[in-house]
Amino acid sequence: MNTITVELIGAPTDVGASVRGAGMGPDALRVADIGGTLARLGFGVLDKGNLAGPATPWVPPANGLRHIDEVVEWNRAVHSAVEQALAAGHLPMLMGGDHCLAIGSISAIARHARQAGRKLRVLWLDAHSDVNTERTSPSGNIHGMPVACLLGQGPQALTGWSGEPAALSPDAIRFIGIRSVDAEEKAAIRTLGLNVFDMRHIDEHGMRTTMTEALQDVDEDTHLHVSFDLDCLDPDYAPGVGTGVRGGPTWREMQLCMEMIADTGRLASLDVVELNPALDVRNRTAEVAVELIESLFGKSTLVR
Ligand code: 6HN
Ligand code: MN
Ligand code: MN
Ligand code: MN
Repeated sequence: MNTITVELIGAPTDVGASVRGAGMGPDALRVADIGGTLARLGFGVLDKGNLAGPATPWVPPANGLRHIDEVVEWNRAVHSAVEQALAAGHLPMLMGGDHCLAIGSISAIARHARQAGRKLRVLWLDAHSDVNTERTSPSGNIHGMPVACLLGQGPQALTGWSGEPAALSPDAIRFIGIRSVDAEEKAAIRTLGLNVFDMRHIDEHGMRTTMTEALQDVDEDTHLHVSFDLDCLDPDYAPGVGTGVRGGPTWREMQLCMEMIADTGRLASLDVVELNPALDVRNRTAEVAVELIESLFGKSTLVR
């Protein structure tokens, strides 16, 4: 019997995004029965409700950054909630909200893994590489910058949260499903030597080989974190996102991705971000997200 308690942490904000609506993500996941689904798999489920934070001002970027003060405030709330969940021995599931919130969650996770002497691996499931900085971003939207911040390259207010200059080293991250990378992000990916399994790679080798490669050095001592941006999926399957990009993995390919992560048995924390119910079709994207999370938590391994 499973004794893991999944702690649901809602962060209802679109503060780092370009399109309004991601703030409704946590409740759409609840309506799609994220809690009941995990409970039926045998997990303890503790829904901590929604964090509070500032409204999104919707003002233009200043010094290359949009809404920096509000982004910092939301990330502080996320950081401390994730820290507390980990300290309680729970498996935190951050329900965004947009992807800027991964700065707060993954910086808390990095400190926790370091203190436990465990190797951290982050799987970044996304159409985008999110490695812009305030100097390279075409938009100023901070949801395009969390990877840079976690690598210690972003604005000072959003770096160093793990207690180290960088929460992550470049070799701790594996990107899956990438297909929209800005010109200067490409340069950063090369300079940093990031491990990118882009759509070309998935097309040529298939999801099975891709995930075998991406999970290669996950071992018993690994804390495995999944940062799941729903725009990773093809928009035909997941229309409810603010920055959808054609040509992503299908529902079936994404299921295999999740099943292979589940097979490692090392999943220890999760972000589910960028769900935008205002753009969705009858909550379909939230339902797809819950189906995929069900696989990520071992739905198919339980019946094998
Ligand atoms: N996301 N690369 C674009 C930008 O504005 O920096 C898009 C970022 C999208 C971010 O979906 O999490
Ligand atoms: Mn407990
Ligand atoms: Mn993203
Ligand atoms: Mn994205």
